[in-house]
Amino acid sequence: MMSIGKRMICLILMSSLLLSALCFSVGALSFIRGDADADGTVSVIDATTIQKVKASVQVDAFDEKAADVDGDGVVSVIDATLIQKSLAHIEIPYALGETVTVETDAPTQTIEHQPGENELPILS
Ligand SMILES: [Ca+2]
Ligand SMILES: [Ca+2]
Repeated sequence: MMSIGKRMICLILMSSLLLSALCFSVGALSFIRGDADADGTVSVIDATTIQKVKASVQVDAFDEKAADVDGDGVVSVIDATLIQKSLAHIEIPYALGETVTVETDAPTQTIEHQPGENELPILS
């Protein structure tokens, strides 16, 4: 039979373990490689989106992680060119359109696509 003091220590230890597990939970961020405008598909619009961002032109949506096709940590015209090459059926060493999930210290993030002026909104 445990004494009340031992029960209290046990309860405090269990509470602190549970609290630390909650504090250090890791979020996940998913994106589609090459889907720079976050509309769910990889198309020439994604290459154009990257070019617009590099030219400081306003875009409706931009997913920086997805736009970094070669994963070098920088979004550049090279990433746009890789998308264009792949769409022209020129082999590139990256799997465009694959879903990539990375763990982050931040809570799970969702990037929502906002329809542009030339797009119809998706009704659900
Ligand atoms: Ca896209
Ligand atoms: Ca890059």
